[in-house]
Amino acid sequence: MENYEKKWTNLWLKYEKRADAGNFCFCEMVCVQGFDEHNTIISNALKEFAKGIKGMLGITPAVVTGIPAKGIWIAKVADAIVPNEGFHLKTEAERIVMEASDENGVLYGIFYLLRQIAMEKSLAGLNIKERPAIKNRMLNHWDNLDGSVERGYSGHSFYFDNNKILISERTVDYARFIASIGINGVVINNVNVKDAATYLITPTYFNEVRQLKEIFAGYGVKLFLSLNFAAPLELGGPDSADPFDEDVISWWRGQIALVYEALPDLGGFLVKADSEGRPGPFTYGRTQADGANMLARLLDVHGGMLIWRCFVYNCTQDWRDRKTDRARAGYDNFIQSDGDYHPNVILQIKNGPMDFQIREPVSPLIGGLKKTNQMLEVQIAQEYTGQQIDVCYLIPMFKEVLDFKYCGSSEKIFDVIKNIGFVAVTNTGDDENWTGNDLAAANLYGFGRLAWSVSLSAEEIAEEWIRQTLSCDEEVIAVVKKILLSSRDTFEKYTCPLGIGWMVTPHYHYGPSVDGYEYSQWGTYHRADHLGIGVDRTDKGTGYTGQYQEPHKSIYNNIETCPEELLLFFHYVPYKYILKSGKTLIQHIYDTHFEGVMEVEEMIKAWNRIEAKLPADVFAVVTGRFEQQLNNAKEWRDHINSYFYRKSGIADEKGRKFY
Ligand code: GCV
Repeated sequence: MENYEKKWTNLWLKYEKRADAGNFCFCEMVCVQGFDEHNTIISNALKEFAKGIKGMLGITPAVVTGIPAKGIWIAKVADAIVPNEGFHLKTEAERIVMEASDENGVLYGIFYLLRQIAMEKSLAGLNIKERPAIKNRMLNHWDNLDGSVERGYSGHSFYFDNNKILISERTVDYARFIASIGINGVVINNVNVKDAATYLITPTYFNEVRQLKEIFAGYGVKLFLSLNFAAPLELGGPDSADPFDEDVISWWRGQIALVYEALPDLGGFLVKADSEGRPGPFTYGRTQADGANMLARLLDVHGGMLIWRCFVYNCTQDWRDRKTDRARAGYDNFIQSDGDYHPNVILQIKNGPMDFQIREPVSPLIGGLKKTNQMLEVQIAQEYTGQQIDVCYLIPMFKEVLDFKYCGSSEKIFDVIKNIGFVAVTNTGDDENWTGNDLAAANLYGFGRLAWSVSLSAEEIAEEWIRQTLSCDEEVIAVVKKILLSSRDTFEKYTCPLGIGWMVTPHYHYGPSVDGYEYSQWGTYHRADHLGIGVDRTDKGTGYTGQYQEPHKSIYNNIETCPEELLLFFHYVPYKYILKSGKTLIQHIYDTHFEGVMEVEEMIKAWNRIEAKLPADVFAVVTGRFEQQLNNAKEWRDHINSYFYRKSGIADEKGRKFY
């Protein structure tokens, strides 16, 4: 293991001194029965317990062989009693009995206990059964081998630097952190697989990838790699990547066998094909299913999974063309092949049809597919939502998506994906605090906790994170919770109105540029003129609403029933259109932009009030970010309001300053 020069914090696993809450007696001894104590996951779980208890309660638990009267008794049971990865915790007088059917269950049970202690909650009277709500709970890193992170806002990669793989205590800590929130899969490299990254599936990197894989496996996390569909051409194989070409198939067969010989238990591969310049089966006149199935069949032999992204659209569009609609692309490219995918293929679908905007409807592809494994992809790297400068707690948004009743019945998006997976493009880097803005770690924490326990509210998750990371002080909890829970609405207020999205500085995606993407090739238009704004995606426009199942097809198609927060996503709307609030659209735009800035000012005041109760380093970093956020919010307010005032010529009813 290499030395790692930079420092790093312990995120929510701080294990600082905690009020006892009557928990000492349960932590004096621990006995494991039925599991092999030398199994890496079990020994890591015991190490974690010892570390946490020492830090929080100041005692060192003794590992004993007999069932302790005071302490924790971990017992193996059949998976019919406690399903894999789950645990049952029951307090009996001064003993806690933990039942689990596999090692992961033990690890998660230990993290549960440590979390309660860190939150100063009593372990008395426990009788709790938990199992993960969603099967695969994954993180996608967009880390490049040169050490850069695509859409990374918290420093460089901690996996890669200068085409080398980094392995250090930091990697181990990272594995602990993500295991503690129930993550069980990571893809370590960017989906845009180029240059050296193509060689991750060759002996050049096998040794180091194996070490990484083993570190993660010790915490119940499977490692996956992103794959370059054109690898045969780039690694000296056949001069083609056509999935129907026998030479190509046999090249992949050999390569995948080589990979699995060196990296048994590798989770599998993630592929971005035919998108934003990446090669794919379309090049050869084949479908996405043709491409995915070719690899999946070969992977199946080794027990691997093939995760195929549905972010496939035309990124060289003509802005004059009002019929082609990027929002339609995912559905149009994948729906015809529903049911044609090999059983070990999972389609990974972004939550919205565009690209992680602050407000989008749920993608009609999820749940539109009826016979295909689907996994929901969200982004906690805040590419379009403030880049970890602006605070934007995304868990409320993710909950809206999971709760969306896509076909009108009680069935939710959660039901579509629960037996498959939930994945987040992650927000970590090698910054000391891992996520740039300390408050952004609430999104990483929250994603894992939500994927584990989908019934937790965004508020409960926020409180858990605050208690473990910042303080158990009631004022701190109240203030930070309010900041987090209001942050998404505030961000939306000062940025793009009513679901229209974009209006960001091209390429960087931070700060306003209303027309930045308006006359470009990316298919991301707001269509504002002097009379109104919005994209007509109804049956009279691009027809996108037709991709939804009822009742949403009709609801979205009609301007009167369309949810107002998505109005401009689905409709072209005159500035004088009266909203349900009684305000005109234009006045709504003006008002929300003033409100957004005021709300940031309020957040900062509240944050300053609790300075004395916060860790000094966290206070300093977040305060600096808030200053930037306030400037950003003012920029947005003034760009948007001045732009629409100039376009429409309609004055603000309140006579405020425009430019
Ligand atoms: C990894 C957006 C981002 C790209 C990203 C892409 C994707 O377009 O801006 O950086 O590429 O999404 O999800 O593949």
